[in-house]
Amino acid sequence: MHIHRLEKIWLTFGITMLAVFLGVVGVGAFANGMQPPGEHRHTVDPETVLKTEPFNNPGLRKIGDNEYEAYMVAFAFGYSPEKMEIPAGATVHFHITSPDVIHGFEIVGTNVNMMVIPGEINHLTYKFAKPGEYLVLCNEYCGAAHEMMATTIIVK
Ligand SMILES: [Cu+2]
Repeated sequence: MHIHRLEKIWLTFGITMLAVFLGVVGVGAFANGMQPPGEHRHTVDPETVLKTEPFNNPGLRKIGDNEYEAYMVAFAFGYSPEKMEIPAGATVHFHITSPDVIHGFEIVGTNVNMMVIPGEINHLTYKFAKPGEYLVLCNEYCGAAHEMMATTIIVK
């Protein structure tokens, strides 16, 4: 079988890149200990999210010295609680879920960015070092008023 010279070059390139990518994933998984999310998997029945503790009473709870837990619900088309005031320097453990469809939870300008899936409780921790107004946006298209879906976290 005759293979054109340029095709051989492309095949070599493709197979080399496959080896490189597998190497990157392999080093990440086995040498650096990276894992896909799912180790701490928590679920809630999406039908009864709004009746289930603690999502029936969303909001901030103080759990330590300048440390808080924020239980939040993302719904079409907003977040509950709508506004939260957090002292500067506070560490906040966000726990969020959805009773209806998939939403996003992104705090603009930070590395907080979660997918909010009905029936799953997603969580992330963030330390609000600087005071200011932090815009929270839904970054998963969720329906007609998706672009209106936002809230603000006030840090002072
Ligand atoms: Cu949305």
